Amino acid sequence: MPACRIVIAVLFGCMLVPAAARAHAILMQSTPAAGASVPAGRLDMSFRYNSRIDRTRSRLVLTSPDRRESVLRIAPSGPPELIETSAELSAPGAYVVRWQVLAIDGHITRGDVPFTVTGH
Ligand SMILES: [Cu+2]
Repeated sequence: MPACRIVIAVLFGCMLVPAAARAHAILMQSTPAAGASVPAGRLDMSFRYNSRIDRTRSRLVLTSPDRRESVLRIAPSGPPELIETSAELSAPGAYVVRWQVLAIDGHITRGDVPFTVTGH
């Protein structure tokens, strides 16, 4: 079944390239953590991955309780596996940061970190 083999080769292509270039980015740790509650106000956020990422081609989008989306500015410097940003979050409610990062192996990964802002 050649078609099946092609699909499998694409799915696992990342595993076939040399080990040094293998790792696409998996989120290892974030602040706030997924599901966390944080007080209203300025929030410093960080996202740490298992591999180096290209911060200039990565993206953080914040969805507010009113469903409005805003692109968060990624700090231009810092450790190569970490992206950082901050935002003024005055409205209590449910937020989501959607992250999308480009790893050194050329693969893009993405995910969501939902958290809650509590009142003053
Ligand atoms: Cu990869």
